[in-house]
Amino acid sequence: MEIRNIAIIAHVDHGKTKLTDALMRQTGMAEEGVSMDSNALEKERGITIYSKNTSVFFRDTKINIVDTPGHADFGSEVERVLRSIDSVILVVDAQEGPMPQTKFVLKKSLELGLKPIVVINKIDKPAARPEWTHDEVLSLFMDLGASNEQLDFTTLFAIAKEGIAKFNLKDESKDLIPLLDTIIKQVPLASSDELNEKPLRIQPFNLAYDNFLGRMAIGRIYEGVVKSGVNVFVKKPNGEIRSGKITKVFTFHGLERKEVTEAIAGDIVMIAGLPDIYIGETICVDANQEALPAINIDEPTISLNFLVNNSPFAGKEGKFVTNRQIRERLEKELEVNVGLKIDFAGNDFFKVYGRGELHIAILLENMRREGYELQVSQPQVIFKEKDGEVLEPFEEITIDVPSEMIGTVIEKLSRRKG
Ligand SMILES: Nc1nc2c(ncn2[C@@H]2O[C@H](COP(=O)(O)OP(=O)(O)OP(=O)(O)O)[C@@H](O)[C@H]2O)c(=O)[nH]1
Ligand SMILES: [Mg+2]
Repeated sequence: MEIRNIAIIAHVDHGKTKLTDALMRQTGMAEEGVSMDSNALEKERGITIYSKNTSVFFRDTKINIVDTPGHADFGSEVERVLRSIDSVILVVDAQEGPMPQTKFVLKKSLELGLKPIVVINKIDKPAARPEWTHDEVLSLFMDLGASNEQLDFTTLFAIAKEGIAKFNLKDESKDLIPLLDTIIKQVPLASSDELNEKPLRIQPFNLAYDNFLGRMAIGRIYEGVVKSGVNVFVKKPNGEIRSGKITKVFTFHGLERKEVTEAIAGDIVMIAGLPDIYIGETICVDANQEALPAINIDEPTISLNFLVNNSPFAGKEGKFVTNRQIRERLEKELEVNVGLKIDFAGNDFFKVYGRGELHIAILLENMRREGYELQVSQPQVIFKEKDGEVLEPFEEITIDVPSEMIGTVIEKLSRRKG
């Protein structure tokens, strides 16, 4: 079976997950109502927090799809994913047109040499402007320095919510076959006999955790065939090396993971048995194999302290309230939460570093629901010094307002040093 790997990228809320869900339904991998946004917080907030893998089967091809989060706090997660796939579906809302995060993820994709497939979504909205959106997307490609080949992208118009995609607005279409056919035609083939012959090299781009199996790596098999039970070496990008054993191999099958005895080059797999595996390392079989190029992980931008609740309301809400319990929970979080750093050295607090307020808020909300009770300090921006200069992380903001509101908005922003 041939394998193709794609990621779905877009600004927040432009319909990535709805499109992924519809692709699963179209290919019979999921029933109506099943969604990639499977986590409780994701369902409630209607946003994707964690990038997730699914695999669908179409015309003798396995298509591995990674649905990515659109919120800027999780932007670095998208970057990691982009390193491990061969093409992207860029989803753009037909009413809003390209937005800041559209630009960010498209820029990263173009820099990596990927050739996107553009899906202009939500053409059913009464105020949709699909043709205008197409022109805006084209000029964005040009502004970002797309190559001639990248500029020659295929555009589809879609109603992800209803599982419909078409090449021309006038076309009749009842399904996503036009999109699936485009994927088969345009996404470079990831698998080949030639790659299978080579010695194994896998690079993890994501981590997962299982109560029985511990930390697991989700990665792409660049070369070779992986078998469960095989002894391997793990190489860091700087050449440092250690040995280990792969105890279990899973591939994706819709949203399910399926245990297999072996998986071939090009596929995306989940691997158990390497408790200290980390993003960007290379899993190989021969100590002399070259490590794959590093995958950068963005640095934290804010920090705050987590501490035991010693306020007058202590003990009213949570079951887990002690220093030790909070510490153990945070240590567990570090197993999978890639953008997170924690300094455990403090006497009566833990200093938690994250990618943004939403990143930390999700952790806190998850802890609260699990029965933890704790206090947190106000978030502080992390400054760093480089070449004698103090650097500060910043965000870009775009606000669409009627012109009579501009004054108020600017005033409020400047009061916050915007
Ligand atoms: N009218 C209309 N609404 C849509 C369509 N596709 C998605 N939506 C709606 O847009 C909202 C966001 O859809 P999602 O698929 O969750 O968007 P997303 O890009 O995955 O969002 P994040 O993962 O949070 O970045 C939901 O309320 C959907 O119902 C469409 O084709 N037409
Ligand atoms: Mg989503």
